[in-house]
Amino acid sequence: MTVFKEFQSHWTPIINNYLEKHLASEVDDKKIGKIMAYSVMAGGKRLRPLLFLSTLYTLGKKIGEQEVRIACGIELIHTYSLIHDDLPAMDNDNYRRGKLTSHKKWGEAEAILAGDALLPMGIQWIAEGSKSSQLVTIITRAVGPNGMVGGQYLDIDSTNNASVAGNAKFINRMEWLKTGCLIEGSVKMAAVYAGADSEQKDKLVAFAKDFGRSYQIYDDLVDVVETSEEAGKETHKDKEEGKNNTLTLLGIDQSRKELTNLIDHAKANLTGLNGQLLASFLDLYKKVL
Ligand code: GRG
Repeated sequence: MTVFKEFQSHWTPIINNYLEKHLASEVDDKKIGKIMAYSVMAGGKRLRPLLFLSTLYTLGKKIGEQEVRIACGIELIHTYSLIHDDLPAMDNDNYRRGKLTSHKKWGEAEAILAGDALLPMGIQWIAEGSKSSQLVTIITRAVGPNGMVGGQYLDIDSTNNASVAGNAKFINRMEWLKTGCLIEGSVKMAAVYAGADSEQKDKLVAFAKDFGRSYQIYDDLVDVVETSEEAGKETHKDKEEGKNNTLTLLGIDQSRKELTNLIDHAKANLTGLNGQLLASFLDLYKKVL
């Protein structure tokens, strides 16, 4: 078992139990609480909370209930973004995490409101811990117009825009904002929370930047590698849908090379830290390489 797998199998049930116990019970209206909990408890790898907790571990910070609450706050925010991304006005998806999407299950207005409610609740959970104002600044920057929402806007705005298809700089920036910023924010929050010195913080943030960048490439590769293997030829659902991403830009083989380069770079950033656990997160990618 890799270090990541061990950490994941210990902490994922703790994260899930915390969410199960606290999410719906902290919402007065039981119906909206149920709708919010439906998407949060639908599964999910809990990658961002695990990254937050792993970074604390790397820095030797003890993990207790307050730290788990902050980690779960990040997951609430991530789930809000997934619910809204699936809406008819955006990706119009029927399934997420192996279940019906929120709007398919509960209705569109309900899904919008469940997402709207998860965002501030996530921020609240983060704000209730120590170093509150610094953590809230990091998370709100990471998911705002200069972060995740900005990236989502660029994505929507560039769909079916052929002139963007070959623009690597644009695609890089869009993917970084959409996916990378929240991943980087999760690590940055932990570095600040644990009181990392500036050298440790720089290394961790550099690692998180490579990890955040590589995660989007991995996520797109997972889909395309599986469907292409089944079809016996390179098949891009994203391209057919007019989307632009690293994979539609570079193709499978070059994207794999890009991912391999990012992995090496990400690992190199951890030199001098107790970085074995964080480095082992990159083992996730073996599936597509
Ligand atoms: C709608 C404001 C707004 C933002 C949407 C996150 C996002 C921005 C869109 C989701 C679509 C998507 C696939 C984005 C890339 C980020 C990503 C890889 C999300 C999936 O994260 P995982 O793999 O999913 O961690 P689980 O379900 O395991 O949590």
